[in-house]
Amino acid sequence: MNSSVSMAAKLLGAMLIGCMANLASAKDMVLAEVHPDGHVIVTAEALFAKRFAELTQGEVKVDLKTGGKLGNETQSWAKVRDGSIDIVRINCAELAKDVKSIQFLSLPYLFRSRDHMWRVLDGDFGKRADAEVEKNGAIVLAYYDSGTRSFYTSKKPIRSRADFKGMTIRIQNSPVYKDLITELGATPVVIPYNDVTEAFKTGKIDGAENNFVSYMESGHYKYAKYYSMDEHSSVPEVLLMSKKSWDKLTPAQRKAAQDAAHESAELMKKLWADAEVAAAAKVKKEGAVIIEKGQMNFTGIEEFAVRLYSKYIQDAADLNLVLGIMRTK
Ligand code: GTR
Repeated sequence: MNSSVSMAAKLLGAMLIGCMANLASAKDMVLAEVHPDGHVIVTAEALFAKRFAELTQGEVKVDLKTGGKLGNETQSWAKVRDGSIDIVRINCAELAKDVKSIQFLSLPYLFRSRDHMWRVLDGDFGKRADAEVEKNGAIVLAYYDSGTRSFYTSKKPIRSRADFKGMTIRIQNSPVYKDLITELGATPVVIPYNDVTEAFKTGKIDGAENNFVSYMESGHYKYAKYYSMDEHSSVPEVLLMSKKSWDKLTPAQRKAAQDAAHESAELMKKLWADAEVAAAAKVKKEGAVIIEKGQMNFTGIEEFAVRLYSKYIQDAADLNLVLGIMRTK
C-alpha cells in the first residue's frame, strides 16, 4: 500500500471509530402519553424533551408518542418496568396496585391544598415513594399537577351520596378507586382513559371522574354534562423513566434528565391553574352543568372516608405515613 493510500485508510478508520463512539453515546428514547397534543401536560413534556436534548448537547433525543399510541396507562406502566418503553407519564393512581406508599395518594380528601400536596411530594413522603417506585423498575423524574378530581354523569347529577345508587362509574385501574366507588354505593368498572368516550356513547357507564382539564380535553363533557364538584381527590401525575433505560445513561445524562424534568414540572405548575379555569369556562359555554361544592350535600361523607382509610391503613407504619402526610404543614 502506498503511503497516501495508507494515510487515507487510517483517516477513514479514525472517522469510523468517531462515528461509532457517537452512535454509542447518542440515545433515542420514547415517551408514552395518553393525552393528545394540545393537552397542557403535553406542553410540559415537550419542554422536558427539548431541555433534555439541549442539556446533553443532543446525546439524548426524546420522541413524544401522544394520544395513547403506545398503549393505555396500564400497558405502558408494564412496558416501562420491562424496559420496552423508556419514559412514561401516567397518573399516580395507576401505580397504586404495585407501589404501597403511592396507593395512599388516591385516598379521598387527603390534601388540603395544592401547596400541601407539593410539600408532601417534595418531603420525606416523596423520597420514600421514589425509592419504592425504583424497586418496581422505574425512576421518578418528576410529579406534575393534576388538580382535583370530581364526578361527572350523563343522566342526572350527583348532589349527594344517595345519587350514586344504581350508577356504573368508570374508574382508573386502581384498587383504591374500586373500593371508593363501591363504598359510595355505585358499581365501579375499569376502563382505559381513551375508551371512556365510547363507554359513555354506548351507555356502558353513567359516570366517571376527572379534573376539569381532562374532562374538557377528552370531550367527555359532551356525553356527561353534569359535573359535580365534590373534589374527592388530587392524585398527581408522574413522569417515570424505565430503570433499564436509566442504567444506560451516563451520570451527566441522568442529571440532565432530572433537571429537564424539574423545569417541565415548574412550567406545568405555572400553566395548570389557568388551564383549569379555561377548561371550566369552555365546558360551561358548551352546555355542561356545574354543580358547585356548596350545592352538594356531604352528609355521611366522613363515614365513607373513614371506612376507606381503615381498609388501607393496615398497621402502625401505614398510620404513621398517612398521619405524616396530613400533618405536613
Ligand atoms: C387524567 C390523567 C391521565 C389518566 C386519566 C384517567 O387526569 O392525566 O393520566 O389517568 O386522568 O382518568 O384515566
